[in-house]
Amino acid sequence: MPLDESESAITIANPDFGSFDLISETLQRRQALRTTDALRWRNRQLSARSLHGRDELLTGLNATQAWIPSKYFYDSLGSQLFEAITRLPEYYPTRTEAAIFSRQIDDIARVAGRGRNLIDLGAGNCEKAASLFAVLQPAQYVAVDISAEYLETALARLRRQYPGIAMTGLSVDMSEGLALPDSIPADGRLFFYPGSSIGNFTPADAAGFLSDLRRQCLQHGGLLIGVDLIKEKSILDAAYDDALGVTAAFNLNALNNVNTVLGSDFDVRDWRHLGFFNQTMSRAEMHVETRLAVDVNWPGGSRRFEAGERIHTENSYKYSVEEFGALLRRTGFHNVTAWTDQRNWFALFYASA
Ligand code: AVJ
Repeated sequence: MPLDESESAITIANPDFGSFDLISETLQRRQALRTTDALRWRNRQLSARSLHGRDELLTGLNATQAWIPSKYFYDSLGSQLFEAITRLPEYYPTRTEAAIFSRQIDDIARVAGRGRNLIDLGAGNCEKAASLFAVLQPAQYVAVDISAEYLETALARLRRQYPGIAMTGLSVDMSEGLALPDSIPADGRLFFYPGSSIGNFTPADAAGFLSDLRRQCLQHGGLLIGVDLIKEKSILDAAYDDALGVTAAFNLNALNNVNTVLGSDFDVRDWRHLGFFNQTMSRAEMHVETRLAVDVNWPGGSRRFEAGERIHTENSYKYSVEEFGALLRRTGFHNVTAWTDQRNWFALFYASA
């Protein structure tokens, strides 16, 4: 029983709940697709981003401790490399989260409610959300992702598969906050933020983002969110530095993407991948480290990196169930429910807005 005011206001759902039966029922609602709205929105977002993006990139590259925003992983190739990461034996989050879903799906649907407007944050290939359509029976599906190209391909396929669900694609850089267009009903919003992407925000920024989400829910709003949990360092180290080197390619590809966006001349062969768990900060970190002294040039500027110098490319914060539940309550959510896997490696939270 969720208890809003108490310190332990998290319901840990029964892990022995019955398994998932795939229901192939026809989804009832038929609505016209509203693509024009989505496209107009996308264009506005893209132009706003390219201005802000370049300034942010230059600030990061010129900083004493250089950094590149994590969103630069996700060009079209980067999105595909991330998808490959999710199939690696070392990268447990995706399949652990999927296992929680398949085991708890009926309970999740009961708690989260059916027939809502499902807003998928960081939709990627839209597969996770689509696997919930039969059970959650969304009235509308709104897929939000930074990679427009990737999103459109995924949505085109889904629209053919589920003609009964109104679908909208939005290309939005969520690291700059999320504002939804008016065409998306403010009532009955079910925000879906799986995969522990919330980990890319610092805890302070995560609090800001969650408060934003909560403010964007009017009646019957809620949030279904996946969170990676603190665990043994060796497991996290391997998850961010896999034997095949797919994570290394994903990380180094950010330099290629920066070259495209900025017109810079990073040579990925000069750099190596670093990925490890920083226990003090409770976060996995990724960096690229130069093997030799290099000069990197771009229109209007350049920088020298000494041998062994690093560029910080990602933080992926890990939480305990208690910490994250407290964060949700602090940002105005209530009735917090958490489901975890048997090893306690990953948690899925539902909270009412
Ligand atoms: C997509 C942000 C959840 O932090 O685990 C995977 C990205 N980075 N391997 C994560 C990522 C390295 C991933 N998130």
